[in-house]
Amino acid sequence: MDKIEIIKRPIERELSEFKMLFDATLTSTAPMLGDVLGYIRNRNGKMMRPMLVMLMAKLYGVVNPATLHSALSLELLHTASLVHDDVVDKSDKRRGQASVNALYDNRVSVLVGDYMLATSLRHAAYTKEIELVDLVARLGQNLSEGEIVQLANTNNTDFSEEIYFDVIRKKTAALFTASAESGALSVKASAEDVDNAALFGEMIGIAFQIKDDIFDYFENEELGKPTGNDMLEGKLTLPALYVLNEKADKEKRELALRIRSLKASHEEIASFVSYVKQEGGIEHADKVMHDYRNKALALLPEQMDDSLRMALTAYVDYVVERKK
Ligand code: 2DE
Ligand code: MG
Ligand code: MG
Ligand code: MG
Repeated sequence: MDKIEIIKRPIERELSEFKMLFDATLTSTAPMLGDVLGYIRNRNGKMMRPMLVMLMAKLYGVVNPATLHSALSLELLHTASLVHDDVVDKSDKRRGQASVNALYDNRVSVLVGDYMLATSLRHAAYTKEIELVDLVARLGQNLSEGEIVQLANTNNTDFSEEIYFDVIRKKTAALFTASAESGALSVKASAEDVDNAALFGEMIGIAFQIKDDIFDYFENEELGKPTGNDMLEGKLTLPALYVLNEKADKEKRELALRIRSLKASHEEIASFVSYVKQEGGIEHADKVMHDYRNKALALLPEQMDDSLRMALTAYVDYVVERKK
């Protein structure tokens, strides 16, 4: 059976209710806003974060309205952040289609992202749980902080992995941490279980971004982004950092700094991509990603329902095995 099917099995009913509500929140009668929201709605995301919210709620209790509103709030914040991310990254593609900024312009992206952020906060409020509201607000801070640290890194001359992990923890893993944590919080799990859920989410989230960064080294039709896109944006991710620290000579390190400060040509970037692959950068990143996968699995409680165990295991494996 397909991994996604195994993941969805214990939460089928809850997810279809979620999907209905989510589509309803991405609707407006206001001119233009309605069109843009409809366009975003039709992109059909993978719903990774809502699935995690539901699974963690199920693990520690019974899915309830607070669980659903948390899932909505987080998926809305996630969607808003991608609309803004494509402005920040000057990216004209999202999931193989035109990004909102490419189809409309930056002004529209900023405003529609703001609208979704506000809608996200309303759903957090509907949980009537101040802790869940705070969690979403804190997540918004983390996402923005991660993006800023990444931006500020363009002039950095060292290749330490510390900043890389700090950035991906904030810009990506934070969403998975928040999803798992709010799922557990929404069913009033014990403090210990909530912390465990949060850590489980974080390990998955870090693996998720390492996978995303590995994708950037390969041609991928489904992903709809060109190879080396991160380097074109000045981003050196784990495969490159490893090679720079372990193998590269002075000349390669200087090239990497020029890539980071957006001074390298497309040809130089293509050659650096090949060099990183040839020196084992992908194998290293893949190994680190699997370490996080294993850490996540080790955090799962020993006692739980079979279909839930299968779903959570499939979830973790999907993150590292997915093709897009
Ligand atoms: C994706 O990284 C990270 C997205 C976080 C975006 C957060 C923003 C600030 P990538 P891909 C813009 C917060 C926004 C709010 C609160 C609305 O590697 O490869 O650029 O998918 O991802 O483009
Ligand atoms: Mg981006
Ligand atoms: Mg980005
Ligand atoms: Mg990426």
